[in-house]
Amino acid sequence: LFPVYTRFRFGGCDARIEDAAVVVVGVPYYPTAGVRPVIDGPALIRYFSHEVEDNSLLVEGEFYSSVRCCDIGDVLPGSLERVGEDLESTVARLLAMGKRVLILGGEHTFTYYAVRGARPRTVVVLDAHLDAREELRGERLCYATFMRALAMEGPAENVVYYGARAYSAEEEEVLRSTGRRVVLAGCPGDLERVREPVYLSIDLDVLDPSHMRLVQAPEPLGLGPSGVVEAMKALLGKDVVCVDVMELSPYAIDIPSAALAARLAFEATLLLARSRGEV
Ligand SMILES: [Mn+2]
Repeated sequence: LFPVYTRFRFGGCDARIEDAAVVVVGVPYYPTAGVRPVIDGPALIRYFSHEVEDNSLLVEGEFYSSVRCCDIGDVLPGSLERVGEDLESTVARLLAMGKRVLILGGEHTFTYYAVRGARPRTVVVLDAHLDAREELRGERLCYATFMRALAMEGPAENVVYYGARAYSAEEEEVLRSTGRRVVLAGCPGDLERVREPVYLSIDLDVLDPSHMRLVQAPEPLGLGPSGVVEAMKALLGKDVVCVDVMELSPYAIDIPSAALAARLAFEATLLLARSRGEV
């Protein structure tokens, strides 16, 4: 049905796809990354997902186990374009089925394709960076440039960054010159006003490196884990159709970072389920 394969599943995701509110899909690839992980990010998140306690930090009294969730596995391997197009069509088809989608990455570049598949009104990006460079080492479409391409081509009218702290004036200017509404949010309250439907992209490097070490581009002075949960809370109850948790790049095994990534991925299932009236 979908171009995917499965090794092991995100914890507790045992609903059949027909019954699921939230569908999990992995893109465990790093085609333009400078570092080569020893194990892929989605595999590590799934491994640690079985250790996460059942309560939510996002929604009091709600439990992950009450969310009907189905993990369909990983998009099949291939080139950036091939994997990207498979992800784009998978996201579009799942949303057409009325599902909400959680994507586990993998490098952030795949967000470019997932947003094209989701066609939201607003993309909210939790990221230390703007990812809006013109090119990086000759690559026009890579983890450092894809937001420029998205802003140029659409589909989202609004791009809201939260936690950005490492970028050039040129990147900011280019984003603003696209005619889209680009906001560098300063507090979670800025996220409460975003237009729906919403695509939420979490680049794990939005977190401070003291909490999140397994990323390609760690950047000091970042958010703490509760800062990310606060941002998710600001979006709770909105029509959040797709969330991605990207850039877990395990070039070493760091247990606290992997456990935090798994916890945030679970909180994302509640954010998605709430938008569908599930919990
Ligand atoms: Mn980043």
